[in-house]
Amino acid sequence: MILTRPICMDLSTGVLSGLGVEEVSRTISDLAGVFGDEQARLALDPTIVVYRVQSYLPAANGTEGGLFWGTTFLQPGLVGDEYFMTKGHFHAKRDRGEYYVTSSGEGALILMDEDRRTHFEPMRPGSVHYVPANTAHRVANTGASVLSFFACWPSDAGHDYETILHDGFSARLYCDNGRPKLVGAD
Ligand code: PAN
Ligand code: ZN
Repeated sequence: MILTRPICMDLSTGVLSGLGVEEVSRTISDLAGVFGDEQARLALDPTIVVYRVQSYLPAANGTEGGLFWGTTFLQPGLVGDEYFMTKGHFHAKRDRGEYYVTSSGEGALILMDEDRRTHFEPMRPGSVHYVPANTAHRVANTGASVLSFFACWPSDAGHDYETILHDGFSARLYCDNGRPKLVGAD
């Protein structure tokens, strides 16, 4: 028996609506240890919302073979010279991949493999990004407006934030004379 109902998505903004849509937000105070310049982060208003995630999780977390759907809305801004970005994670089940599709704004998908090789893919409306298995991923907003993107990931992927909080990515994306520059990559 099918127990789920369709939800709605505004294709231009990424906004999800309908029964079962959940939302979390991440403020400057939630992002301790994420940015390179901790003093610059502490100097900002801790209540500033850096990003919100709407998600639709029609299967129980951990279900093998199910899929989750979500939209992330990432504000423009800087912490020091580093773009506002998501925390970033590996999937707890390392062999699980994901799709990202940009709906609005400009950004960068930063990817790091398990050998700590980091690169980024520019994001613009309509760009479709495959996040391979065994790859940490985070998104930075490199534009002047909200960056929104859809994601689809396996319901048994899980999120390992600890590894990134502890070891970081091997490179950071800075705003260098108004342009994104990945610093620290091989
Ligand atoms: C995305 C992310 C979302 C927020 O839905 O969870 O963009 O980023 P963080 O989870 O790193 O805070 C995804 O990759 N799900 O697996
Ligand atoms: Zn993910």
